[in-house]
Amino acid sequence: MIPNDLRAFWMPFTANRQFKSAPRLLVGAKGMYYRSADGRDILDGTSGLWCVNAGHGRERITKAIRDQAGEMDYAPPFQMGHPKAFELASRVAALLPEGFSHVFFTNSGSEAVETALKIAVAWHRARGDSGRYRLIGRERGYHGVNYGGISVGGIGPNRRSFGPLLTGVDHLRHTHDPRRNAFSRGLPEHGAELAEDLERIVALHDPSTIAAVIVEPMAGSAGVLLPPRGYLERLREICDRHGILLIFDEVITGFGRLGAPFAAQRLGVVPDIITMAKGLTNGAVPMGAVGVRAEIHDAFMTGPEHMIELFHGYTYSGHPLACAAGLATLDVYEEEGLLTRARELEKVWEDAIHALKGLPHVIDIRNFGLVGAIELEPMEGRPTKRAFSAFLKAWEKGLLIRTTGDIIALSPPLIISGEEIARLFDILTQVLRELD
Ligand code: PXG
Repeated sequence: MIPNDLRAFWMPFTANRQFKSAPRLLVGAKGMYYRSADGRDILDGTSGLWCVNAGHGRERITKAIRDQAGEMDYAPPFQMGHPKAFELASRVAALLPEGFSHVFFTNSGSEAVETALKIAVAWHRARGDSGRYRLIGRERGYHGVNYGGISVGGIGPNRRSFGPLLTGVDHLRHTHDPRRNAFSRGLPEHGAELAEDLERIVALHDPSTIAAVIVEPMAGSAGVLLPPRGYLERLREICDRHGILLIFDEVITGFGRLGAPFAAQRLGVVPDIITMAKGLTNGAVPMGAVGVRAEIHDAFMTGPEHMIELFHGYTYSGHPLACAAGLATLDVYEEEGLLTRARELEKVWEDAIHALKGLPHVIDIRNFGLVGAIELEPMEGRPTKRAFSAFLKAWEKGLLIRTTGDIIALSPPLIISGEEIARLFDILTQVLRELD
């Protein structure tokens, strides 16, 4: 089973040389577990990479993909269509907050972000407001790895090797404040006032130049940074006051992660544009999408009818296999109530994760929906090392976790049982006890 030459594959976001000297290979997956190449069952504490929300190897999804591959492998999406793309767009639109009417398909979260930024700028222009081109992101934000996404993104290492990036971009301050909010249960109490940082940026650049603000309602990749109570509401108000579009990047939070179909619903703040990916197909086929409010879509539908309204799209937008996987995934989510299950599990999950307080090196614990983070004190002069050794120890003990910096992030499939939650935290407790 183990390939004997690992050299050719340049692995993404990986310490390639270290990995290849001691590879960790996954060869199977079912339900809550992966199977490793050395024959062990590994409890999936991260839904793959925040995407396998209904658990692994769901027969309904697998069959839909298999059947679609046999029926029609590919259909061009430009000036042509196939039924499942329309059906999936309708199903996704129905899950989005009220007022959202249209869905544009991409192949990843990164492409969904590029698409959302382009739609935002083009929307202002379509309405005769072409002076609005600036895009505002936030420190520690993650919006994928393409040039637009890293420009509005706020994670230094993802940006600094890649040249001057997009012009006309600025960043809000991030909201992470462990000094005031450490060991919060659910949304942190302090920090709503940080939304006022948008007023600083507006004053600096003039609102008439700003097209959109993009934020993750809950920042995932940067280590589970939760929005302070009232923060997103204020951001929404300030955007409204100045005619700025608000984009929620829900690539991680979409499809039930926080106990509602989208974070916008759980948090009661409705943006103008929502990006999604990952859970859209349960991770089984790459796919992303952008949902927009009716006013956004409709502003493009004004020129001559034979003209293309938006010069944007991908060869694989609405790919038949992805659409088949997406439709089957939404069936599973609906039948099993998975889009709201995180809400039911939240209390058990919260109690279990906060029970780790007091273990060595633990300086913060955060949770919301079926997401958790444990922040560790970095090793003196060796940041990231302690959390990465937790990752390696967990792997040895049969648990998959994700680490970023010195933060451990947890986001198990939404099908997790109470016993599996207990098992996950038992293993993690042993891991934390053994850390240097
Ligand atoms: N936006 C957000 C909010 C994301 O979390 C993307 C965009 C990009 O999606 P694609 O499909 O292009 O990767 C993401 C991706 C982590 C981790 O460790 C998270 C992501 C990707 C890789 C690692 O938390 N999220």
